[in-house]
Amino acid sequence: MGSKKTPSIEQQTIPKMEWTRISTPLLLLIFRWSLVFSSRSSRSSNEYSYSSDYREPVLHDDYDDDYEYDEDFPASWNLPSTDTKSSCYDENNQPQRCAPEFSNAAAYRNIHATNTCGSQGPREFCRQMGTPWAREPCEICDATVPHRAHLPHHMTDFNTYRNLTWWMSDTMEDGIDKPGQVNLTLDFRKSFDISYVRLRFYSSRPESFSIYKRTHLDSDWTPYQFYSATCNETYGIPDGSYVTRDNETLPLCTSEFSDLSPLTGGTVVFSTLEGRPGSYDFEKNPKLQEWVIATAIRITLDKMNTFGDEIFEDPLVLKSYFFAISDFSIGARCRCYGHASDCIFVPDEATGILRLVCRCEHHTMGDDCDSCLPLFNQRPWAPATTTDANECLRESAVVFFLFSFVPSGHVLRQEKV
Ligand SMILES: [Ca+2]
Repeated sequence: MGSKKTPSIEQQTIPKMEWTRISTPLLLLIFRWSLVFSSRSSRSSNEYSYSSDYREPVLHDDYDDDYEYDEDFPASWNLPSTDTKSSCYDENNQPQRCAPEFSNAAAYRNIHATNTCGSQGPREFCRQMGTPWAREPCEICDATVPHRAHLPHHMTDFNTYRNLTWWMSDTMEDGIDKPGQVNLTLDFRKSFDISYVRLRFYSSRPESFSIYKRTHLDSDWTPYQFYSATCNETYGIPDGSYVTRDNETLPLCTSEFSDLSPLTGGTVVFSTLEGRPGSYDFEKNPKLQEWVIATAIRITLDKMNTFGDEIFEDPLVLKSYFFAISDFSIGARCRCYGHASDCIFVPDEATGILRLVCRCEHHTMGDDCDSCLPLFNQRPWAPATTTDANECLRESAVVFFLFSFVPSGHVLRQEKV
């Protein structure tokens, strides 16, 4: 009897072992397919679900019309209209509030990256195609070889359909898997009013990343927004929280843009005023006016999205996981407190390096037109508003006469006739 039972047990056991061995990759593939197809079908509803209160078609995208990743990207987000004029004086030569043009403040700017693929010599990376047999041949990144370099400035250059450029980090095989390991910093060294920050990823969008701002040259980094599939665990902020009138400058976290797919071309847009009630009365809301000011923007890429197959430590799999961004845009206005209609590059007095400053009018001065010219301090400096330019006024005739002998003809020429 015993000799008859043994084979029957083996017959039952063997098929089970085979099923277990075959099902692991099969389930992985089904998982990959389901992720790819489910996200493709929901992409249009997930990615761009902003309300349209502050959208203004100001910036034109820098891609050809047939660029496949742009098919559903909206024009732009802008700060609320406050009747800002392009000229600082009206037709009767009366001062009025003015401001530089809204623009992509990141265009052609240098970005500092704490890690770049191939900066320590040629490294291999592989493209993530979603299925193992569809994996394209691996390539080499090398920061010193132009056609193999994927450098930080490739995030802020001009892209075309046939010449898509991108920055990328080293791969997971090179140890890029720790939070805070990869920072991308754009330092304006000048205050801007930030309307939105937009990233187009060449890799899959990260599982977790965050956007920070700095408001002075040496100030701490202030969080603007967190993106994570695990908001609470990673950043300690509940997913999908919202702001109220009492905490309008609170950074939020959302899991809405942390899907694994699309595997390339996914976009994330952070609008500084989106969902903040006080933005409807932005002109009279000092807290939000301060909230949109930044002198530098930092992206911290904390965790990659994966299929979970990195646990097998297959080198080809590890080489297919990296951070990569093809476009980094910042919709913003150069901040001049309503006293300049453009910003210009001037050589720094100490270093000679070009830096951006406001071309001040209304008898103001400073990088941001944030003070009155000498001899124009009859009343305290103030920012221009829609109803009052608050131009700096010339002091009394006696004071003006005395100071006019000071050898600074520059001051007298500044006076508007
Ligand atoms: Ca690019």
